[in-house]
Parts: sequence; structure tokens; C-alpha cells
Amino acid sequence: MTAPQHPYTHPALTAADPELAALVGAEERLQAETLRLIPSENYVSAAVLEASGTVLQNKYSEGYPGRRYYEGQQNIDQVETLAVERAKAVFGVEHANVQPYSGSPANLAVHLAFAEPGDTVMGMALPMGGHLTHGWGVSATGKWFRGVQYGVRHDTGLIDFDEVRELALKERPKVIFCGGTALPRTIDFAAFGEIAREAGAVLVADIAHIAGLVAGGAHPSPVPHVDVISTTTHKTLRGPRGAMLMSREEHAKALDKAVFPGLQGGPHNQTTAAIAVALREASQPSFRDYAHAVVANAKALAEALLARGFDLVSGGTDNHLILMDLTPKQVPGKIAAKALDRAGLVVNYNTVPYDTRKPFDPSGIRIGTPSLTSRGLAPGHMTLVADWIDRGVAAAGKGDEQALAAVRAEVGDLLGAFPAPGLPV
Ligand code: DSN
Repeated sequence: MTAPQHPYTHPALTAADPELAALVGAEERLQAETLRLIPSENYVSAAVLEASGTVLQNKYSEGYPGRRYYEGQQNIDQVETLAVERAKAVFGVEHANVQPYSGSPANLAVHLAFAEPGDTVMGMALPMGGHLTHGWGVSATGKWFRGVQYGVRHDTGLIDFDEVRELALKERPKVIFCGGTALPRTIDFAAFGEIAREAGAVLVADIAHIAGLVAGGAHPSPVPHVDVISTTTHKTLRGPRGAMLMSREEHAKALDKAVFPGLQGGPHNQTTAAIAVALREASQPSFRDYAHAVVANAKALAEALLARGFDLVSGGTDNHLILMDLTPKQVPGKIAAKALDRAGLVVNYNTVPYDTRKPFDPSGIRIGTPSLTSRGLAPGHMTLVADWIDRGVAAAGKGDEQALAAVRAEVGDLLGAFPAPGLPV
């Protein structure tokens, strides 16, 4: 049987497994032809993609460079050391561990390093914009530890630091997390730092969403204010799916022990290599331009959405992310997200603070500008994007499939002029 023809080039895969190759090709087309607005997604460069698909994945390397439980580490030790040194340079930290498999294991390792089962940990509540792994009840971090949670103010959509301080002093958590997954505003690391010191807690900044903005100087760095930095590497940082933990030297041992042997076995060396490549890219002047462009695009998009009557949580954005409450438009988030998907605009439905609807059928959608910025779209294009979202949400309310198809055609026309990094088209 001959493999099906398609314009994408994975010759070995196509020959060995045409069915799977066809799915990869279809995903490549989807990522090329749609406007990807999920704020935690991006396009990695061809170099990052290549690094993550290398023979480095054949090697077991439990331990750390120079202290492994397997031989044959002549190259792997250098790969990991490169990644570690680049992380230290890009973020200005004393210690970096590049082995966590992703953000959730990284955050569980933080718990393991600084708390005992049953101890109190504090984080932002998931429906307020926090993350599952900051002590939310359904996560291991909320089942094995006692999670106490802060939120945002109902009237402003902003963190109430009086509430955070009061809760921290009352509950005396071992660990406090700041950061989250649906926070459109600058995180005030200094304010959290003061509170954590007063409460005697280890402060962890989870910068997964904004790591690329921090690296590129488009968001203040947490380094002077926090004890530990946790981040994924695949969001605004534009690396492979992975994670890092960073800290001052005093916490290095505890974090390293928690990652291996506390939680994980052998690191994914191909991912470590791709993290090293992404960090090299993040140290270039062009990455600073990208990071600032992500924010400029988000601000322009927020302005254009506000002008079209959309209700944005906190009234706008300071970073890459916009959280839209669609209640005034009388279209539930899930229905809007699914309609926008049919219109070629890929978003995710999301709870908004104080949501009266359920997490699986919430009031909002969450959008962001990392992917479209990586394709080269500029603030001047954001009126068009806002217009498509506006027409898409209106069409969702009316079940107007023709209007959605019209938007999809326009999206395809524009994106044809902005090839996506890393895709073979
Ligand atoms: N799911 C990630 C996000 O989309 O923000 C966080 O885990």
C-alpha cells in the first residue's frame, strides 16, 4: 500500500504509519489555517521542534549532571548543563532545575520540598484565575495538603492584598503561590513578598503564563521578591512542553531532591535539549521585541473588544491574556467557544470570577496573543480580530453558520500572508 500523499514532509513516519502521519499533517494544516487565541499556546520554532525529536530521547539519565545512575552521559550532561546555565542567565537566578516533566509535577515538587502532607498551602482559587496545582480541592495538592484560597475583588477583578494578608496571617501556610492561568493583570510580586515574609511562608511565583514576558522584559521579574519560581516552558516562553524550577542557592537541594528522586525518574533529555534551544532564542534581542509585541497586541485587542461592548474581567489587560465575560452578550462561553472554533478562531471557554455557571459550561472565554504574535500579526490587525470575535459571538447567539463560515474565510485569507513558525508550509 502506498502512503497517502499530502504536502507535509515526515517521510519515515508517512512510510511506517500513514494513518498517524495523516493526523499529524491534519494538525499542521489546522495550526496553519486557524487563528490560535488560547493564551497558553504558541508556535515553537523549527529548531525547538527538531531538538525535541532527536535521539536524545533514547537515553536514560536519572540524577543530575556529573551525578548520574547510568553511564554514557558524555553528551547528555552537557545538554542539561547548557539548559541550566541558559535558564540562570535568562532569568537571573542562582539555581535552575530543568527536569520537571510539566507544570503540574513542578508544582507538586514544590509541595514536596517545602511542606508535609496535611500542611496548609495557599494559592489563588481556580475559578478566580488560579491553577489547580496551587492547592485546589480536586488536585493532589488540595487532597494531600490543606489548601486555603484567595481570590479577586468582585468590583474590580483585581487581587485584594488586604484579603491575602489577612488569610496568610490567620492560616500561616507553609507555602504561598502567586500567579495563575487566567490573570490579565501584572502580578505584584513585591506585595506578595512582603506578605509571605510576614507570614513566614515560602513564596512561589508560578510564572508559567508569563515566563516569556518576564524573559523579554515585558513583565516585572519575580526574582527579587520570591523564594521559588515555577514555570512551564511552552507558553509565552515558546519552548517545548516541559517545566523548570528556579531559586536562590539556599533552596537548590530541596528542589532538586523533590524532583528526583522525590517525584520523577529519568528526565526527558530531548525536551531538555529543546528547552536549551528555546532559552537561547529567548536571550536574543528579537525575543524582547516579540515579548513586547505580545503585550501591545493584547492591549490593542482589549481596546477593540471594549469598543464593541465586551465585558473584560478587570477592564482590560497588562499582559498576553484577556478574560471575557459573555453574560451581557447572553451567549454562554462554551457555545461561543465552539462557534468561534467553527469560524477559525480557537479559544477556550473559561469561568470568570464569581461565575454563576458551572466550570464545564461557564460564562466566559479566555483569549491571548502569543501565537498570533509569533506569526507576525501587529496591533493594526487587532481591530480585525476583535471584529471577527464580535461577529462570531453574535452568530453563536443566532446559530448563524453562514456568518461563521464567512469569518473563517476571512481568517484564512489573512493568515495566508503570515506563515506560522515551525510548520512545514
Ligand atoms: N492548562 C494551562 C492553561 O491553559 O493555562 C494551565 O494548566
